[in-house]
Amino acid sequence: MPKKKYRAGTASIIGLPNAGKSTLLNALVGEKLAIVTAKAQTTRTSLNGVWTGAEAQIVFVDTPGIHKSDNVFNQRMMRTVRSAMESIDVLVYVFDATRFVNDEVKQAIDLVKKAEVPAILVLNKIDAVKEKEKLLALIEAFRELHGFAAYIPLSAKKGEGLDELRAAIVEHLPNGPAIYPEDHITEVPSRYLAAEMIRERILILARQEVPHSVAVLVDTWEETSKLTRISATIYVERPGQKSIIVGSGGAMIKAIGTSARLQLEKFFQTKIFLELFVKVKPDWRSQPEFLNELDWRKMVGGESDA
Ligand SMILES: Nc1nc2c(ncn2[C@@H]2O[C@H](COP(=O)(O)OP(=O)(O)OP(=O)(O)O)[C@@H](O)[C@H]2O)c(=O)[nH]1
Ligand SMILES: [Mg+2]
Repeated sequence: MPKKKYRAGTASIIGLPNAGKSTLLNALVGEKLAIVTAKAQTTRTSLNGVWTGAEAQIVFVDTPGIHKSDNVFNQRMMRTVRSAMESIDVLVYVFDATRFVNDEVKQAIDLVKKAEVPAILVLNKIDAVKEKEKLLALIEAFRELHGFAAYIPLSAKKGEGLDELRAAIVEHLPNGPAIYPEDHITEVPSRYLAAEMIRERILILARQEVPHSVAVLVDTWEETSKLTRISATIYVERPGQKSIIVGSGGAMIKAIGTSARLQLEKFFQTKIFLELFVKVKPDWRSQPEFLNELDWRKMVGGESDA
């Protein structure tokens, strides 16, 4: 029997904040590349992760949640989403199936309609949906909004339904050789992944208004045969936020450091020495130059989507 022709292409993952896009990218790729928290607007820029199978290779792109953008920072996030919808083969729209279709969802689907590629609807978080009839009702509601190429219920968190989703995507990929070598996972530089892992720990450990005001940059990265030394700066917008991050007697920054180090050691499979600094940088979210510094595309010398 002749061997099936190899297929390769790109699938961007879009949806409202908190739908589970980053969890899905990680599950599909099998590596924790994108940070995940219970807070909306965790992801700030797109990043890619590659899955290589025997008959196809899919380059997945995780994106920030679709939201109304009323300032420089959020407009930039939405630009990232729109540019991740260009030059792709398939669009994956992720919906949190514990929720209902409202106006916000309808507006997001308008974005899906503008894409010139087939779109697949993912009903995520089915592990948290008790009544399975609800899934059928949701599929009907989405079918009325747009003619999706496939409707796939799954649980990104439990890793259920991933094969079905990959198979549905592969159907729409062009024939062609793999884009990347089979052991290639991502374009994203380690120092950006590390900065994100630190930011994730802060979002999980620090509360109140801090999350949206935090940015993390890795300043130095030194690998020796025994360990990797990483020095990073946590930026906040106001002195009060710095006090929250540092915590009483430095307790919070210590907890963030320990928790981040464990994550980093697990991911990079090496001993890590992590040093953290906290700086106040008022209004950093409206400073394009600083936003460029935070963008991993700039770190690898590529173009920013700004
Ligand atoms: N029960 C359940 N929870 C899930 C599932 N997938 C994701 N979650 C949870 O949903 C929350 C948001 O997940 P993320 O992956 O950060 O969502 P996102 O769409 O990337 O969010 P933004 O980056 O803010 O747009 C987290 O608390 C996840 O653990 C799932 O399949 N089942
Ligand atoms: Mg995300």
